[in-house]
Amino acid sequence: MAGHKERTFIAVKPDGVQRGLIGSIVERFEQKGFHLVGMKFLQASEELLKQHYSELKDRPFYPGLVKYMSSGPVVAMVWEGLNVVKTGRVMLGETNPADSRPGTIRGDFCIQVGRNVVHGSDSVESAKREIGLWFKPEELVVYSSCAHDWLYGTN
Ligand code: DAT
Ligand code: MG
Repeated sequence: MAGHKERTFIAVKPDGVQRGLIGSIVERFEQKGFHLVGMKFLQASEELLKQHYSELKDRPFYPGLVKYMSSGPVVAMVWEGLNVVKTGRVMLGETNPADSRPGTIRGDFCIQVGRNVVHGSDSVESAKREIGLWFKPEELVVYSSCAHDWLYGTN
């Protein structure tokens, strides 16, 4: 049962918002059967984005990445479900859209690595860190889904 409670941090990046892809990206996670526990639309501060991408601070693209991510609003989300971190990454596709298969979000909706429309945590540990950075505990909603037993075969 505990595995069903795994959580990941997913964000629609500023290009995804501007290009009208919020609904399409949310729809993929909803249709898969994952459980939405947090969602907000915000203009992220440079400070938050620097912390979010702190592991990449020595990479040459880091300043441009922070600038791009702060260039407009984003949709920050927390999704829950069995293996949601790993499956979420599969649903996103590769970091570079050119390497992403059709059927993945990046494979279907974008072209350039520097404008790859969506973020997803790369491990359970990163997910915990990112969720803590972007959400206050009270912004995460605990509720039961009527689809849960049908998704997991526990009925
Ligand atoms: P991911 O977002 O797939 O987890 P990452 O954590 O390695 O990839 O990098 C974070 C973001 O930085 C990525 O979504 C897009 C940008 N990025 C990564 N590599 C890049 C590169 N070589 N040139 C420009 N932007 C890059
Ligand atoms: Mg990453």
